Amino acid sequence: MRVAFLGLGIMGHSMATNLVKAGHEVTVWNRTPGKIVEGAAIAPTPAAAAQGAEVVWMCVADTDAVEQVLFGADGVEQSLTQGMIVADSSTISPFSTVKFAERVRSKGADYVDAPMTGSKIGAANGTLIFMVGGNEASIDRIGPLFAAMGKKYFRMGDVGKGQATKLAMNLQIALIFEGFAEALTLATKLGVDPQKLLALIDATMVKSGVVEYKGPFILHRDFTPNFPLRLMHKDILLALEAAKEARVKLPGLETVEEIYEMATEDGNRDLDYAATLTLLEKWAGVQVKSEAA
Ligand code: NA7
Repeated sequence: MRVAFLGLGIMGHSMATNLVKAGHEVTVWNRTPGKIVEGAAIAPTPAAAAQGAEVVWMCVADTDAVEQVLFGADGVEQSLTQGMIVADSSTISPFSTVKFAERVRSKGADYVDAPMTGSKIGAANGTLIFMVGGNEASIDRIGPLFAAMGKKYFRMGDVGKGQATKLAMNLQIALIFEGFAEALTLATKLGVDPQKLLALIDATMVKSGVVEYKGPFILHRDFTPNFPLRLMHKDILLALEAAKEARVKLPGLETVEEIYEMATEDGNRDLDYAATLTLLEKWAGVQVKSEAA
């Protein structure tokens, strides 16, 4: 398919690369010039990239970024044509998504929200899992693109439901990780070797994908960003905003949001969200390190 890929950050760069590898005809655009994807053409603006494309795929930072890419100067809107599909893999507001989709659809194109999970490694290996909102026919049409970038997609309902689901998913990741980080901090302070704690967790029902994925990074004190703290913080704020609008109380997430706020002030925004642990360590006066490491 002829695909315009907009946004070559941590996730987008690998996703566009996998589209090229799968044989699609890809044109890329990134706000800051200079980023390239081998085998893809480069366009100077979103509108130029979208020109003649069957599918425009976005993966940019946040709601404002998607709005600018779509409707700003030289935005995608200028090149929308009948039958074109705009897909968005950024994690943004479900309410704004519905508004963006209405405006795109008024020009004869269709809109699919397709945020994903799987982090940097899933994007690189083409094993992302997408949660998708939109018309079934459009989602079917872009099936080959999902297959090139990921291993599975779930249709969650109409436009906006992909984003709503993503917020519900990241809310859990943030809370599960916080529980894990607090357990590590307490256990270490009480003299338990964290590596032994990890082995125990793995053998019990406390085991989880989050713990399995993050455990080794923590034991190696590797906080380089797989999923940056600033983006998880953005998703927490989006979930709290959606909850407020829907009159839902999320007291656990509200508390965790404060931790992200403090971790940001502590200079950790560009590290992995696992760096929220360092705040707990500071308060406890302890560092989570294995005796064996
Ligand atoms: P990154 O690595 O922070 O990349 C963000 C990308 O978004 C990057 O290409 C940015 O371009 C682009 N960006 C940021 N702001 C804008 C605006 N205003 N206009 C256009 N483009 C913009 O994030 P990830 O790849 O990890 O994640 C992307 C999304 O997927 C995010 O919503 C996650 O939560 C999920 P730059 O190079 O800075 O010019």
